[in-house]
Amino acid sequence: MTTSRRKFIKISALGLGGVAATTSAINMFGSNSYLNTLVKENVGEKFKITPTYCEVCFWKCAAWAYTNEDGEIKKIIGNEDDPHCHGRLCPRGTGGVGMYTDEDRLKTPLIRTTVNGEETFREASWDEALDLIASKFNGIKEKHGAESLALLKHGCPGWHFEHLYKSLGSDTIAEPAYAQCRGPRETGFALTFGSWVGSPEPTDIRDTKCLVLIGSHIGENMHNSQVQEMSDAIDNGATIITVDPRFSTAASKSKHWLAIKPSTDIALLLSWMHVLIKEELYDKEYVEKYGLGFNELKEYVRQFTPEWAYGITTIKPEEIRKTARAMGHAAPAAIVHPGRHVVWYGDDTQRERAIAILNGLLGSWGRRGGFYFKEKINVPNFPHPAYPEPKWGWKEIGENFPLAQMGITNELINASIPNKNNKYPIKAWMVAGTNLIKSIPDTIQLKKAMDALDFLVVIDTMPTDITGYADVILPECTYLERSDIVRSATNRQPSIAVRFAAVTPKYNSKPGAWIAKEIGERLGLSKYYNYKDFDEVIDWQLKELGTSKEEMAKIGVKRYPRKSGPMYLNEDETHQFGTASGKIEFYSQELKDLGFDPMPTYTAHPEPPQGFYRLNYGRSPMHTFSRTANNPNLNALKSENNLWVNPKVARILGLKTNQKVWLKNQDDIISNFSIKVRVTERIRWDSVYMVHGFGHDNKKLTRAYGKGIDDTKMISKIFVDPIMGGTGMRGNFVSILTENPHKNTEI
Ligand SMILES: Nc1nc2c(c(=O)[nH]1)N[C@H]1C(S)=C(S)[C@@H](COP(=O)(O)OP(=O)(O)OC[C@H]3O[C@@H](n4cnc5c(=O)[nH]c(N)nc54)[C@H](O)[C@@H]3O)O[C@H]1N2
Ligand SMILES: Nc1nc2c(c(=O)[nH]1)N[C@H]1C(S)=C(S)[C@@H](COP(=O)(O)OP(=O)(O)OC[C@H]3O[C@@H](n4cnc5c(=O)[nH]c(N)nc54)[C@H](O)[C@@H]3O)O[C@H]1N2
Ligand code: SF4
Ligand SMILES: [Mo]
Repeated sequence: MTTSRRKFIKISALGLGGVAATTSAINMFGSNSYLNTLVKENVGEKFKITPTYCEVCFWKCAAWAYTNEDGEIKKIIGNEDDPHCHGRLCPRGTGGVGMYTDEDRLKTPLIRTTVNGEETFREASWDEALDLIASKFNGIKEKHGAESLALLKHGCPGWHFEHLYKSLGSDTIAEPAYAQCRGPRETGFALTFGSWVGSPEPTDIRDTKCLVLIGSHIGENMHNSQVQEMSDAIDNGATIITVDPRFSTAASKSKHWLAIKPSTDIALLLSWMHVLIKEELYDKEYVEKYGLGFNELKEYVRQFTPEWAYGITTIKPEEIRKTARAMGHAAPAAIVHPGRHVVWYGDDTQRERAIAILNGLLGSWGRRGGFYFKEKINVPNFPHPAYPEPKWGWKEIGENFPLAQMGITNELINASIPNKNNKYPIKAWMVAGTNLIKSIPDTIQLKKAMDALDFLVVIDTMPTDITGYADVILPECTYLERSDIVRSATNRQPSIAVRFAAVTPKYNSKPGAWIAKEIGERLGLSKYYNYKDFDEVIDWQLKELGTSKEEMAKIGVKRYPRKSGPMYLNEDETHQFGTASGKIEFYSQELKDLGFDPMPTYTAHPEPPQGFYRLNYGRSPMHTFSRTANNPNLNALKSENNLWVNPKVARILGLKTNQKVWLKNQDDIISNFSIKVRVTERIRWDSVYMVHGFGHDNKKLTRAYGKGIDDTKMISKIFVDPIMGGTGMRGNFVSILTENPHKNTEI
């Protein structure tokens, strides 16, 4: 194949419409499957109820899928016993059935081909597609080593392909949930407390007296039990302090909304430390017992008065003092939330360090109403031989970022662009469950990398943007159509949840577990797949965990007693933290030794030039990233994003609500599509805001195509965190165009 082939294929595939809906949900009643244990009567209709957990986002709420006698999924409801949802799904989880019913789904394997000089996809059988992948992978492995095959993944399918990759001898693996999401907070908290925050976050929100949100927009960010706990905390009279340049839903529920100037949070955090220490509101006993470097910190933050911070953040000194006192009085039942999508300005690990240090001063780590000690149960791996040892992998590729703890997507992408000095050249990708075009900023670099690859396989459920660049597309069935890995998550109490197939896969789609095994066997890796099918693995794992498929089919979620000790610090003992010193490190020798600031420093970030506004983005409660834009149920609730514009800006530019505009960023990148304006006081005048995940390019997404603007396309400038490699994305500026810039061009 030539390199030019990896142009995005816009035209619909050959004969795509011709694939018949094959095995849709036949024989689901009356078969001897373990899935059919529960049948409930409901208004005269009989339902089969199957346990699952949601894949609409990564909170993974446990749920029940209700299937009627015609094999149609009628509804999905939350599992009462599940600590992630307590019986209630968010709007996206309820609408998850749309992932299954969406008629735009990928239906059969597709292979890139050229017809009359035009590139397109042709339908292929599974055998043909899998044989092609195996032969390409074998060829590349022989020539360049297994390490040169990269896996970019997210969500449950990732697990199956990770096993495939490790069996093959490649650890060249990364996911956007690290360098585009949580990475800096995991590094920042590990440096301070010796522990990752992890997911779900061990924030004891239900019992807190004071919750401080730094950007984190819970309520739009719909991570389920967290939203429920925040609502309980509000009912119980907790003080909510929200720091956000936008009047978010959380801000509207807060006692204090600090409308901070974007990018200046570190100054506020340092000033809060100053007040807590100066007014002796910090937890002295805790700091003395567990803190390391408090004296250095005290000396260091002496200069960061609220008056100093006011000049930077635009937050009045009195507000800074008042909010610091509120935290101090609530401590240790106070949480300065670590946030989740925290790749903002490139100094994000340091901002997260500042957040961690504040929690240390408040004595909230290991305390009721602060952070609890989480626990999970390990799901044993089905026995297989040891994986081969790769010569290099994600660690070496990310070696310039000394504290990266997972693969850095953007570094894997860079290593895929030919360069004779590259020690770790990547030649092919498998992309499973991630729409890189929307999830990775700096699309130009991404496209350069894809263009240079020898081979690109995409495994997805939908024809999202990334599929247009593939050589082979494999249609995975949706989470409702497959049995999958046993969910085990960190919570107050360990629990497991199962996902059993509620219906058989529609069209010619297959579960990721099956796809990975088929590829593995074709690559001569049968010894790593020493079972008939994935059901056998689940069966074995559940037995090891002291339960069974039969029991789990009835309960969906099983809780286990804690074994690691109490949820909170025992006041009579001295806890050893996981840091090098065993203490909470206010001063980090590790950072110092690596040449970084041992305590967080505030640095000024670029401001929008004249005529430009900072591009701010976030979540809608009805959508998850780009994955739900075409979902018939969720699209019906919200079909496009809007551009929030302050009335002052609207006046200057003469903009009205619902007017269509286009955007042009600081690098002259112009949005493909238009977006409707929403004039609102809820956004500062120096920024504009939109929900991420819209503006789809692929015409095959009939509902989502061309609706709204893709924020990622506008994020061409990234600010890479030198400590862990995250891509700061909030330093991009846009100007607003009122005339269609594409008037004379077709896109
Ligand atoms: N500009 C910008 N970029 C961002 C963010 C942002 O807010 N703005 N957010 C960042 C964050 S926090 C994160 S975590 C990442 C998320 O990044 P991604 O996980 O890449 O997000 P999605 O865009 O939802 O892409 C998911 C893809 O998986 C497919 N999919 C869904 N279910 C299945 C399944 O069961 N099997 C398979 N094989 N595929 C499936 C969907 O169709 C879709 O193509 O993005 C990051 N990137
Ligand atoms: N409905 C829904 N919920 C989701 C998801 C989803 O796709 N849909 N995705 C999930 C995932 S993977 C993640 S990572 C989380 C992300 O959710 P969060 O971690 O809550 O996201 P953030 O990007 O940190 O926060 C966005 C907020 O930051 C504000 N902000 C922007 N710039 C600044 C600044 O300089 N300072 C301050 N203080 N605030 C600023 C924005 O105005 C916005 O309100 O959401 C999760 N929950
Ligand atoms: S929070 Fe909502 S979308 Fe996410 S797993 Fe739970 S129900 Fe599904
Ligand atoms: Mo994320």
